[in-house]
Amino acid sequence: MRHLKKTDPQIYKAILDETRRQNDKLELIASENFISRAVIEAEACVMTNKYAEGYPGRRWYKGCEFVDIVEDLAIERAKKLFGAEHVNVQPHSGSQANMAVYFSMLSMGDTVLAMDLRCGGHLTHGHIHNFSGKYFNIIGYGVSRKTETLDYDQIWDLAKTYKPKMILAGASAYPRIIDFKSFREICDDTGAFLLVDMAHIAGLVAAGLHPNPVPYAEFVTTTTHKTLRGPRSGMILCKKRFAKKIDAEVFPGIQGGPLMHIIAAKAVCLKEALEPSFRKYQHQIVKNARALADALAQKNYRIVSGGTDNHLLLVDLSDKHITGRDAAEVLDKVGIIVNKNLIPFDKESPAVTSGLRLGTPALTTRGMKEKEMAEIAELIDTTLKGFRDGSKLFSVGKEVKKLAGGFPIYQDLIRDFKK
Ligand code: DSN
Repeated sequence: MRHLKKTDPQIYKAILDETRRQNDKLELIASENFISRAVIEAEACVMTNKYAEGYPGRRWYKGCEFVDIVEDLAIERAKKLFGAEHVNVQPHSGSQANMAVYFSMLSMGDTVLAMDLRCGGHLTHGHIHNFSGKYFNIIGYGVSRKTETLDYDQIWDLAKTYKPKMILAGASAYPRIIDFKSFREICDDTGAFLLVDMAHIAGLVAAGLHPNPVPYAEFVTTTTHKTLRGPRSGMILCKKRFAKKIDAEVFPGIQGGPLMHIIAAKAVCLKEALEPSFRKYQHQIVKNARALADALAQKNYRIVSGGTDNHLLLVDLSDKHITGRDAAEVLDKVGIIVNKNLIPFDKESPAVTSGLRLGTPALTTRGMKEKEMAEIAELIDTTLKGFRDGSKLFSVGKEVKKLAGGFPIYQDLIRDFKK
């Protein structure tokens, strides 16, 4: 980073501090991860200089022979990993992947049935200030009050009543397996097409630890930076018959030039995901999430739906005299980074919430296992119980740093920075 240090010391310092922060703290945000050095090298490469509007072999710009190799490899690897008929690797993000599907298949005002944000859906599944909620008629489905899991009968009834053109499955805060086969049946019965947003669980799907939506859905979208552990970006997988429509909607429909350096990094992450070690990693993510849920449950925290099948868990704090917002705030102070999160049927507002969302992908990348999850549960519990006790928080902060220090990350980067 010697060039950056010389040119822009302020940005250099902020990047160094962020690298140290990632190393020193315990990252439990369910949608974050630590990418490999190979992925970092690819995304920081000169392919950012290249305009490549169009698709491999049919670009609007000359000089695309090498970026074509990269995009073709990314597509082939994604097809192989998920068994998809067609893949578009150009969406800059998960939101843009979702937007391309909405805009290619729906007209303004069409009805969409999607998971209610208050039960774990995403902004692009119908938030009133998002394009999805502004331009489409979104009907929300939720979870059962009793089990806090998806209520497929309710979804079926809503589909029969509202006759949506599209049903959207997928979530940002749902700890259980999603039954894509049931969604397919509901779609077939009511004449809707199915979009699955598998952003959170893509790594688990790739490893065969969560059912694959690709055989069931016309469209599957994902980000590439969560459990998949790639660069911050998006991707669309679809049936061959929709290939032309989707490609035309991504470019020129909603995007211009693709980010070829990011596509290179996506190709690298997809290669890594095809390795046997990736399956082992994903398996450990799930084991760690279960261990964390169990350890917190033993300390009398209610885990939404009674546990987890995937990489995340939701903790209900409504009987703990602390809101999700305040809990996340005090945990941040000791170096445990989490999201406040609504729990199903939450009485608090989305800004306050009664819950926390905890995820294990990032800490599992660092090599942490069940033993460390039990230690983290202890640290969380001590922090939340002693949130007004400065000296207690200080000693938890020291423990956090010690635990993180045992599983170092990006050390060579930090050393390089200091040279
Ligand atoms: N905003 C992401 C999350 O944190 O779940 C979803 O895209």
